[in-house]
Amino acid sequence: MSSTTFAFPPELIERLARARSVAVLTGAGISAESGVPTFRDPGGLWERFRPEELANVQAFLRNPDLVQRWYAYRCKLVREVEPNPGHYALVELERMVPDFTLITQNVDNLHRRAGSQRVVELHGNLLRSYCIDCGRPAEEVNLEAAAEGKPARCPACGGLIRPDVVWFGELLPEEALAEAYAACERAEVFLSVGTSAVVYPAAGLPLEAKRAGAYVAEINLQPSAIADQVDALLLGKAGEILPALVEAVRQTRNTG
Ligand code: BJW
Repeated sequence: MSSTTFAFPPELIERLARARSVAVLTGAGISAESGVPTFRDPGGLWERFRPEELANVQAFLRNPDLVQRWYAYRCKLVREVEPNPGHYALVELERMVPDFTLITQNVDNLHRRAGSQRVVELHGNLLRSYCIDCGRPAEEVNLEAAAEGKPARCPACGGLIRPDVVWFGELLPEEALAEAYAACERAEVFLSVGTSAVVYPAAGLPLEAKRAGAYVAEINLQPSAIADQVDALLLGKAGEILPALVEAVRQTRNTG
């Protein structure tokens, strides 16, 4: 779809075209067009699997083999899909802006696979796992081999292996969170893409950026929980809007 199909607010394009610092927050919606289910949409992960049974440490300790197999299934899924035009548009935008930070809640690794350089992973990465006892990375452990009642264990110490993701009630990686807040402070423009903005502290970042003076735009299929507080709301698919937006910015930079 070409940039002429979307009526972008001129202020957004102008600000992006001259911005020296831009931050972007992404959520599951940006990977939906790659075939990765979101969490809270119809047909999303939480419709079929309850977060309280799978996405917290108590659930893991109660039923480690079940949780391991669920993450092994998702790991396989994300390895089999490809980044989409939304991911690639953000790679292009990073090349245009001197200070660009891509903050993601996603654990699917698709931004890195697309070629984004400065990626801040707030909720970890599905493709990594570690031993809950000795902390050793456990990439070589085959979680898919976990059978009922026989969870995968650390080859070094016998501890349970967990995915390197952030579950409810757990702290986000300190360095990643600090980098995200610092990017919010610096950003002249902040884009919030494909997130329902209900999970904190990530959901608070667009408003942190706004408080610090950024122009905040949301790109989402439907208005998020913070949509009434942003400067521009662009409703539609990230894989269509982002490439058109980046093209519009490129044209303005070339002519301006
Ligand atoms: C499209 C599209 C297309 C679809 N194009 N768009 C303050 C207030 C209240 C509660 C708290 C608070 N601070 C902390 C809490 C507690 C809790 C929390 O936020 N709870 C709320 C749910 C009430 N937060 C935490 O526990 C966090 N830890 C923490 O804060 O530690 C300190 C602390 C602890 C306890 C108390 C107080 C402080 C940790 C949060 C960890 C989140 N983990 C998960 C799972 C990761 C592992 C895994 O993948 O299994 O992260 S939950 C899940 O939600 C996942 C996601 O990253 C996260 C956000 O979801 P996201 O990305 O927004 O997806 P969806 O599905 O919700 O939305 C998709 C959107 O895309 C939709 O809007 C669609 O319309 C759109 N869309 N297709 C564009 N093509």
